[in-house]
Amino acid sequence: MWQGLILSDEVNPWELLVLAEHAALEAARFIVERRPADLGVAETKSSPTDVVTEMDTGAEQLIRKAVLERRPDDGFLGEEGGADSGASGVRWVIDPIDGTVNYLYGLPAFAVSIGVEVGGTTVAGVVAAPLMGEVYTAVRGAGAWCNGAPVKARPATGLGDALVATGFGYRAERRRRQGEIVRALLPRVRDIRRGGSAALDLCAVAAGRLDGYFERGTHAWDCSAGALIATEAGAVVGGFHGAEAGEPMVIAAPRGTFTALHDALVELGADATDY
Ligand code: LIP
Repeated sequence: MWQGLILSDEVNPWELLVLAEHAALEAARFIVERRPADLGVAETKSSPTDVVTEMDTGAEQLIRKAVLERRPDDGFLGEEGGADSGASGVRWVIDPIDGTVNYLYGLPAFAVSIGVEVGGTTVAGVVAAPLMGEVYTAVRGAGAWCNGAPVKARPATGLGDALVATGFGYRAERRRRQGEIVRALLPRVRDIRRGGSAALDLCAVAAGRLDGYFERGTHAWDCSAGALIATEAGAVVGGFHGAEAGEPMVIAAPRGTFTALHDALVELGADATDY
């Protein structure tokens, strides 16, 4: 099942998933039940609109603590806490609140996202969306689930019939270019959705609620778990010109739709590197 992946005895992806789900549910409870009524912006990052709340940092600390209590030698890459290498070869890729702006504004489309890597390969992932009542999980080679029920991506479709989601960065210049690409793409697809959380957009592809998703500028923590969930649900997740999904571009869609969306985005210059 784990093609080419040497897993030492104490690294069992199912056990990693159980711990990831436990930590994600604890963090999800915290960000809902302990959300201050007057929640505000604690600080900003890459731009004035790239915000962090005290709940983002609190939730990440909670997740790290839950993991370290059981696996003290593991490493981390977290949106708020940064990277710690660890000694076990296992790394936890954490977005404590994906969709922070939605969370700040009281919109329900936010989630706790945790991907677990062994030797650099994501082998387990969880995306917990407390206000949507949904917990997506996946184990590499074993499938993907929502609230324990298997999920499957939609069959491929032509671009004209595709419901596609995307997202926009925090820098004005990038947003201007992304807006131009969406304006040109709009007449060529069924419609566009902007949910505000890459993790939930990838899970929506996995659950057959979208035909595709694409975005420039996401980070590993936004997509680590969602990419595995979409892949295990039968979607292709990748970048431009055969590259892996990453900051330059994430595209997720069933195979046929992936190719059509990829080629349309290239035609529209979305693979340019100057934005
Ligand atoms: C969000 C991403 C989303 C993107 C937003 C933001 P965050 O992550 O999930 O896809 O469009 O601009 O980056 O900042 O809420 O963790």
